[in-house]
Amino acid sequence: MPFKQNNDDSVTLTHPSGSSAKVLLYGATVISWEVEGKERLFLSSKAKLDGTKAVRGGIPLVFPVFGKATEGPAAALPQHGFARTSTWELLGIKNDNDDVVAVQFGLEVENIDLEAQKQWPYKFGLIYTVELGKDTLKNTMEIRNDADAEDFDFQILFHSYLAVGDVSDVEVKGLEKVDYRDKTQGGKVLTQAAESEARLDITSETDRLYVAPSGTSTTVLEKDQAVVEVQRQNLKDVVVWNPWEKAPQNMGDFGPEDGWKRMICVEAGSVAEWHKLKKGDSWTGSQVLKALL
Ligand code: TA6
Repeated sequence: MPFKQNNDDSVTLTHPSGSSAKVLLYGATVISWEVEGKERLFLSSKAKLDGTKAVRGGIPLVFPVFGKATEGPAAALPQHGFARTSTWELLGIKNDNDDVVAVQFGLEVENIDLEAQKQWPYKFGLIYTVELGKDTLKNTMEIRNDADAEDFDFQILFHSYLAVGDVSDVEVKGLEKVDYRDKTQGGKVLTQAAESEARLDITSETDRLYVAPSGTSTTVLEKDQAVVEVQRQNLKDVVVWNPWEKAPQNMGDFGPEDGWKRMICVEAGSVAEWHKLKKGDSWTGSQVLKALL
């Protein structure tokens, strides 16, 4: 069966090739993506999966704000917004053929808690499509502004935790000479100008927002072998995050102790600026994760 509803408020997608994905209704968080019997996403062993906290791992959805806004209409919202901490509605299966199995989830004003409705008082509708292929996982977000009067600004990001063997062996390709903001340096804008830095090595805490790379694909390599590719469609920016050893000790939901070695977040989004959505308009953007090994 290509699609199954589980007792724990999650759904499982299964492709004829054997690949599979599991999505929680809480946050519409993809918590597992397996290709050829191998798990491709990192999920913390201490992740809360009971709807009490955003999931530490998988693909949490960041909307309508990335990080914490210090001013403007999103300033009252918690870090990364409410999409990852709201319970989504299962809209059903969209496609089921030899190529892809696709399932859709929806979130509207009525589905978010009253607190969030007060913090961000706009009339929005989200449709999230998860499409599983033989070796691909496509995540598409459609955002509607359902209001008849008011425009709103949003940011959106797929916060993908990719599983790796050892992050010290990891390099990220496709972000060469792209301006980035370094959160570990207080968000300073830097330019990755070094000719020699053809790839980004992960050797310490890394938290960078690469602003609008001209290419649309970022590749994670391990020991020089391409492991997974992150493609962007109508998503301008890329965030690369690994907390390294110390930060996870204060997170409370990050495990096992050396779990930070087993993950790298390569996050496709539109987060460097605000995207204005006019009343009655809609916007769509996607990422495609492709397993290469
Ligand atoms: O996407 C990177 C980031 O914004 C980092 O700054 C880091 O703190 C991470 O997300 C995790 O955020 P969270 O709110 O899930 O602890």
